[in-house]
Amino acid sequence: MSACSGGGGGTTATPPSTSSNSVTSGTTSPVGSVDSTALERVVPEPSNITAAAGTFTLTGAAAIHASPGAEPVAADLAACIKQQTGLAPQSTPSINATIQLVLQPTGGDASLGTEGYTLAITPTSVTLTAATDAGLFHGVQTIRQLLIGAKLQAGTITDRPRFAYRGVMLDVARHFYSVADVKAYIDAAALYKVNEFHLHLSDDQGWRFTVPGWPKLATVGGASQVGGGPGGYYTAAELKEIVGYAASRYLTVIPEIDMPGHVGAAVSAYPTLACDGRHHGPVTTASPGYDALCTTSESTYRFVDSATEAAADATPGPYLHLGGDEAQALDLTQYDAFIQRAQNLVASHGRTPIAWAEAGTAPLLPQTVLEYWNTAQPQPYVTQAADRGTKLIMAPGNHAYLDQQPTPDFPLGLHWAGYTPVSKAYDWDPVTVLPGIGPSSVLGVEAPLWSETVKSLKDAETLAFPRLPAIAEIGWSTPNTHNWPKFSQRLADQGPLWDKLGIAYYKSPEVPWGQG
Ligand code: TNX
Repeated sequence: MSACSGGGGGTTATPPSTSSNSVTSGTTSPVGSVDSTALERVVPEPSNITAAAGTFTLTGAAAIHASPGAEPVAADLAACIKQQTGLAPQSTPSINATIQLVLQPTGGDASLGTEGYTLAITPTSVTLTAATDAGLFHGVQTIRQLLIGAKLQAGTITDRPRFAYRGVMLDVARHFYSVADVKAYIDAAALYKVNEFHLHLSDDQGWRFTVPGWPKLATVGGASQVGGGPGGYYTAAELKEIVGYAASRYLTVIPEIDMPGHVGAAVSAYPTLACDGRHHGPVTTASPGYDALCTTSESTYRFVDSATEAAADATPGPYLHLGGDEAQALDLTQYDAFIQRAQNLVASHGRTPIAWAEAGTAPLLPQTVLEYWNTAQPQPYVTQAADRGTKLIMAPGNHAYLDQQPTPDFPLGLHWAGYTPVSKAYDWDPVTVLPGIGPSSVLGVEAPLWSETVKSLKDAETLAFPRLPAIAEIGWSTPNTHNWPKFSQRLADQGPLWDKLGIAYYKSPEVPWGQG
């Protein structure tokens, strides 16, 4: 059973009435004309677009052939087409089908890498080719965005990402979100070819997953959130369900356990984790409680070992985020010593550690990745770590933080990094945003959504759209495609799709909605 990603709250389309000469009846592009603008609506902007004459029109007779291994993505495409057009293409063993999904692990276009694809549309056929199912899935997202009614402009798109790491982060600690809401957020991100889902699972206000041997982390530490609501936590089965769902949308879950600061919820469950047994948590206000783990106590490291092991067991991906931000209650010696031991414990569970950039003060393992966020304070140790070979994920607060208000009167969000209108979310380059960093240091980009002010999925989507697609484009597209007027038009073209899918979004006055 396949569901189309991005369709959480969507409405079901009714099939268009198709006339016998429907191929020639396109209102946007009659046969013979080349309407390149109809192909220039995809976000993120593809690497290469060549428009051709004519239009492919889906009819009730459309059928999809999947080459061996491409069946799951083909089923997803069929579900997406049904959702958007009301037409239900059948799968067919015939290699003469009008829609072909071709998985070509070898012998294809090697320049497309592990996530690229080629999409060839003629008036009579649609052929999507990739070396991996992830590439095919990304191509399906392109088809979804190109569909105007039941029509696709003819042409060829070849496409591949600029960066390997294209992430979004959801903070489920400040406010808790149901599994269904998390899945809907994953769906919305997948539409923009995001491939990493960073889940901020613990903070002062809540601990959100179960850890064997430490039951009160979830039952006590999970029973709170900003504003004093009931909070909640994911059982091991629920976390597995999120991980599996993300994988079906080609996103890898990166669990984060934030330590040694931002631990109010954990310390409220097990006060001995603090040196003096005193703590502020679980905090129900938005501000951090400045609790810290006792860095000189062996029981702290037994806790870190158990928690990181549980997170690693739940998530098969290569990374595990150990937090490391804003540990104000510790001095640098205590902090650095903790980071060293914590990263070793993460590595001992077979995962590559990621930490917020502050961890750059500590001696890092060669594989530890830093996530750059704090644009408000100079952090020379970040560039120094990069000089020593540390890879960076770029999430600059003043461009990529989806929780920053777009305008002063926006009802949701914070503004410590400044107001972030859509144009500013789009206006940066990961390899130049931090002076002194070479391109080879940059693993990719991330758009975090902190949830102090974010009470519901609708709130989350309203902050994330249309800025999440902007960050996704920064991560996927090459800098030579960078063009705000064109990008804002392409964003406007996404509006009807979001309306159809039930994705809430901010109708920013910077975007020419409804003029496309
Ligand atoms: C800073 S970014 C934090 C978070 C807050 C966020 C609000 C980071 C690593 N720490 O704890 O939620 O600002 O924008």
